[in-house]
Amino acid sequence: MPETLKPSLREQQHPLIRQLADCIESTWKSFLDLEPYHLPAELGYVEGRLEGEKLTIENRCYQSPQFRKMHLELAKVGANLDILHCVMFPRPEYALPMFGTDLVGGRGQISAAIVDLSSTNRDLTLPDGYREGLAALPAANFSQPRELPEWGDIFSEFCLFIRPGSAEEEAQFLDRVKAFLEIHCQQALALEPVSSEEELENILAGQRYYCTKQQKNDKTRRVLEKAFGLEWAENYMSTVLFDFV
Ligand code: BLA
Repeated sequence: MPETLKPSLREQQHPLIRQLADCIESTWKSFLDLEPYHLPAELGYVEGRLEGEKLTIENRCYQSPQFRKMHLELAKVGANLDILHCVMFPRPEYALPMFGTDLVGGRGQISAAIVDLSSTNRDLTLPDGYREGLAALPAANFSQPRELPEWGDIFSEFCLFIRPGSAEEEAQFLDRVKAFLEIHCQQALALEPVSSEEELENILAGQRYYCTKQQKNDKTRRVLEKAFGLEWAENYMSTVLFDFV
């Protein structure tokens, strides 16, 4: 389908999802030199059925000199479930953490809002510039923190995982994601690429570890399996959501 004729999910989503999608794209555009990134054609815009309800997935993907894939995905299941998923995959020459955010909500309420800059170092520590930038942000203050699942050892000490309790908390979450993204783009632009085989291999190993853990998220997998089947879900999780080389 031509880009201009595609129905946009964004207008139909929970306002926080809409705002976050706009915020991510405008921050990317203001800092980074974006080129399109092409997903396999049949996976850019997808429709399936989950227990009689329509599941629609809409992907936007870019790349830049520092990032091999910047993936922003919106998904909607009937009137009940709205999802935003975003991951920035650094190129293997850049020893950068993984930026990830996920918003899940339905019937007017966001139940899960998570954002992190997750280390890809062997010891899972973030580079100094990140720790300094993140530690200097205003203290996060949310009334309903949520507990990370057992596969969540990839997330940093700065990971924010909450259920927003009010419009103020939604706005505070949005501000914080924007701050994480700005720190990430600034750090990425200032970083020199590496080139030794050993350094490249370490960076790739870190990304592989991150993706392997994210693929253990049964909540994501179950939604996709119910709508599209087991095999499709496995393929989508390992080639679109959390692919690695
Ligand atoms: C949780 N993810 C969830 C939930 C659903 C999805 C239904 C449960 C919501 C809740 O407990 O309130 C579903 N998320 C999806 C689907 C897609 C998606 C279908 O992205 C894509 C099509 N997930 C990510 C990224 C992070 C992430 C990048 O995709 C973090 C950076 C985290 N999602 C994440 C975590 C949970 C979650 C930690 C909670 C898992 C749990 O409690 O077991």
